[in-house]
Parts: sequence; structure tokens; C-alpha cells
Amino acid sequence: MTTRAYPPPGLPDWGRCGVMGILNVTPDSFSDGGHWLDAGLAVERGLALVAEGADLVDVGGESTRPGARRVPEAEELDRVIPVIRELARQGVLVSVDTMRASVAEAAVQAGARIVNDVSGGQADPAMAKAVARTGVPFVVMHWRGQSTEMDRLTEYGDGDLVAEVLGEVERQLDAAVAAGVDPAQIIVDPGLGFAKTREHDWALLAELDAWSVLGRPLLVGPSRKRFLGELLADPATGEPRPARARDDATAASAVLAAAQGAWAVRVHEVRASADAVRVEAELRARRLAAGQLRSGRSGERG
Ligand code: PMM
Repeated sequence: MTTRAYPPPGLPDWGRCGVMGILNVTPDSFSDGGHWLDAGLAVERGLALVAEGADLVDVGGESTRPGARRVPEAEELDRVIPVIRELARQGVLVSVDTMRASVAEAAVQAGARIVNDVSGGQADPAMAKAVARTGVPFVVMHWRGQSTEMDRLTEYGDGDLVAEVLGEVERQLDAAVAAGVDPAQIIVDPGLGFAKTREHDWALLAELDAWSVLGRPLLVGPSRKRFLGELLADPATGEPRPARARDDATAASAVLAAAQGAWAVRVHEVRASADAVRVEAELRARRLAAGQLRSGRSGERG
């Protein structure tokens, strides 16, 4: 049966799957690179995401698309800090999407309330300690290597893929906790598209409820990803559907993640997913009231 996770302490409980709007302040992200590089435009975009129903906004200054090269630290700071400061000042719940401890700490000082590290602390050995110092929630995503190499890191055993990924994430969690991160502050993420083939992404999306064994809130990022583009490929040419035409499929994935108990979904185009998770929550409430579902929560504090 599907359980729904409590949020980490200090974050609001939306009573449904939350929606994290994506704000990539980068020239080269795979579907929206270059759109929000100007800080003023980026802030406007962040506020627009909230107006469309985002519960929080994830601000990133470094693309993690396959093949992307690292951005110098100073440039990453220049891109994200002014945007985070202004959005936080205007009351927006902001997470910072970074693999650098220094950026994470500066972002929290500027008002970010969550650190979203796609490497789950593996890219920068100082990250977990920095997160422990700040005390904010920490997204630990399943990750096997940098963007330049992740497409070569898609070998998994012949057995149960979901169990294998969960086992790797458990080791990432142990490392974070050993560095001082409070387990109650950890949010987990299967890392769709990161060191994964289309088959892997589908297998993970089909079994998100298995993640409740970790007892942590689950964030899921299907937005505009390759597995959706390949599903919707042009029947005549076999060309994947372009990234910006994958938003309806993203919303469908979001609601299916919500139905499997996800704490939040991370999406570029907010409105459809925000509406979809509200439909899921309403239906869930009615099914609960009618005794068709048992209530259940994972991620209990402590
Ligand atoms: N995907 C991307 C970037 N950051 N963070 C989390 N927690 N989960 C994800 O799946 C994720 C992420 C890549 O997508 P983008 O470049 O369009 O932001």
C-alpha cells in the first residue's frame, strides 16, 4: 500500500504531493538553458512558477544534462545567489540545486531552505558536513558520476534494478549521516535520467512505492526527460519528441508519482502538474473517507 511521507521538520506539510518549480539560471540546461540567465528575469520566472502553483522553487546555476561541463564556482555563485536572495525576501520557499558545499552554504545564508544535491554529497566531500552545519533539509539523489561520464555508468546487475538503486542510495544516506546530517532532514530521489537508460527510468517510475522502505520523503524529477521524449518519438522518423513538447507527459508522470506517495515532483512547467497533484489529493481524500484506502505515512520524524 502507498504511504505518504511527512515533510522534514521546518518545511510546510502541503497535505499532498508538492510541486517544485525548476529555475535553471544557466546558458545550457537541456530544455530551458539561456532563458533565465538575467537575475531580474530569473526572479520574475520564479514568482511566475509560484503563481502557477509551485510550492517551492529550485534554483540551479550549473547544468547537469548529459555531457555538461562543470561551471567555475564563482560563476555558479554569481548566477544563483542574487536570485535566491530576492525570491527568499519575497517569501518564496527556495531550494538550491548545487553539488558544491560553498554554494550550498552561501545559498542558505541568502535564504535557501533546502539543499538539492544531485550527487547526494558525492561530488564535493565537504557537502554533507556543510549541510549538517546549516541544519537544512538535504536532497540525496541516486548518483553514480558526473554528467560527462554518467551515460557510461548505466550497467546494473541482472537482478532487481529497484533494489540495486535503493541499496546504492542507502550507502549515500549512511555517508551523509556519518558526516553529521540528521537523518530526519534527508529527502531521497531516484535520479531519473542520471546514469540510467530509458528502461531503468521506467522501471523506477513503476515502483516508486518501494522507496517507502527508506522512511524518507521522496522527490521525483521526470520533467521533460529523455525517457518521455523517446516514448513520444515521431512514428515516422523515430526522432524523440523535443524537450519543450514533453510537458503533458511530465504532468502524467507527476500524478503517477503522487499516487505512489511522492513528497514532491520537480517540474519545469508548473501549472499542469500542480493541477494534477491536486486532483490526485482530492481523489485520495475521498477514497480514504470511503474506506477504500488505508491512511499511512512514512518518514516519521526521528
Ligand atoms: N534533474 C535535473 C537537475 N536536478 N534534482 C533532483 N533532485 N532530481 C532530478 O531529477 C534532477 C535534479 C536535470 O534536469 P534539468 O537540467 O532540466 O534541471
